[in-house]
Amino acid sequence: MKLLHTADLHLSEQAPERWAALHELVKTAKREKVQALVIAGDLFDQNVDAEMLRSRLRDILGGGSFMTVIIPGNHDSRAYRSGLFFGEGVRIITDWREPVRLDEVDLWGLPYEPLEGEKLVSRLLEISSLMSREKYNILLFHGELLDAYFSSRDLGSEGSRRYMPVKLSYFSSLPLHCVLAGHFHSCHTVWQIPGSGYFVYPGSPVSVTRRETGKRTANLVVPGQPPVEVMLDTFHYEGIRVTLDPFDHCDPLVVIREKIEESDPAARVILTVEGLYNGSLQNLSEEQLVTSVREILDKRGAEAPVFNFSDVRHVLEDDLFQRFNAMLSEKDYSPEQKQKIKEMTVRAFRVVKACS
Ligand SMILES: [Mn+2]
Repeated sequence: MKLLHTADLHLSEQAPERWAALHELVKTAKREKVQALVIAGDLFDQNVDAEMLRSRLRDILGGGSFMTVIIPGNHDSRAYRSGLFFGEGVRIITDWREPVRLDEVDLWGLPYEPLEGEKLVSRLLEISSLMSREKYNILLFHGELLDAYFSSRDLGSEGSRRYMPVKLSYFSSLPLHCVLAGHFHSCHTVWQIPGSGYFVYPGSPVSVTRRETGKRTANLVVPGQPPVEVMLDTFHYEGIRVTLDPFDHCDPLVVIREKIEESDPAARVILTVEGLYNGSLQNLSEEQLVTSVREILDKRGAEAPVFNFSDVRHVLEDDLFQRFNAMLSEKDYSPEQKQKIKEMTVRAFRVVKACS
């Protein structure tokens, strides 16, 4: 028995890369020969998307070699009215009392609703009383784990409201193999629930916002074993940071180009160039550097870069600075200390020169 777990696809008509991610998930589910694909909320970006996109979804999910089990999230909590057909083998859990039973596994779901605190705890206790101790119980959940350090950066674009907040301790008395969660977009993350099983966020399978950087993932579940991360070949953002070193003799453009070429071709690059450089070495002005980097990025297709660098040739070629540097090189400091002193000195010279 194997399950593939994802969440937060946020399907919408305007985002083809999210549909490509769904195809990639289906491909992964087939390759891994799973019995079910679990989608723990926010399959659709908005309730209305389910209405417009349902038939398209049926073609992708229906009639496959595995079942698809979905719970509503905060973005699509009203998308699954009874009577709607999402495809053969697609099951929506809209009632927490009714699990989807798969051999030795019972899949329970907590459809998203604005519950918290005591009410949420007593709901979990009610579910617990329905669970069989002879089965592997798996609970689908969409919301925030308060034990995790979240900033709103980790959640896509949710603002500062709280969404079904839980603590790991809420699940301690439940006979669980795991909680398969959604809502936290950043990356695959696993916690051990004290006295029970695992709590897992799979990470969004495709970047929904620019804050979701790095290769995207899903989660593979085998009852009785710890959850495992699966890498996906899907659209994502990749943050590249280049810090220029004024004492390095490499051509800044070569350094930047190499970093960009090393990145995943499926990724959309968000480049930040910072630090200081010696423009006289390659006779490269700040303006030329900006223009040339933009050309490289335009060819590849990338987000707007962040430029935070300066040419400090006027300091590096100053006689006094060079004499100071020669003295420093003869001193008995470690290379790290020398580097630090040089950086501070460049800074001091920049200030003095700007004021004189
Ligand atoms: Mn959500």
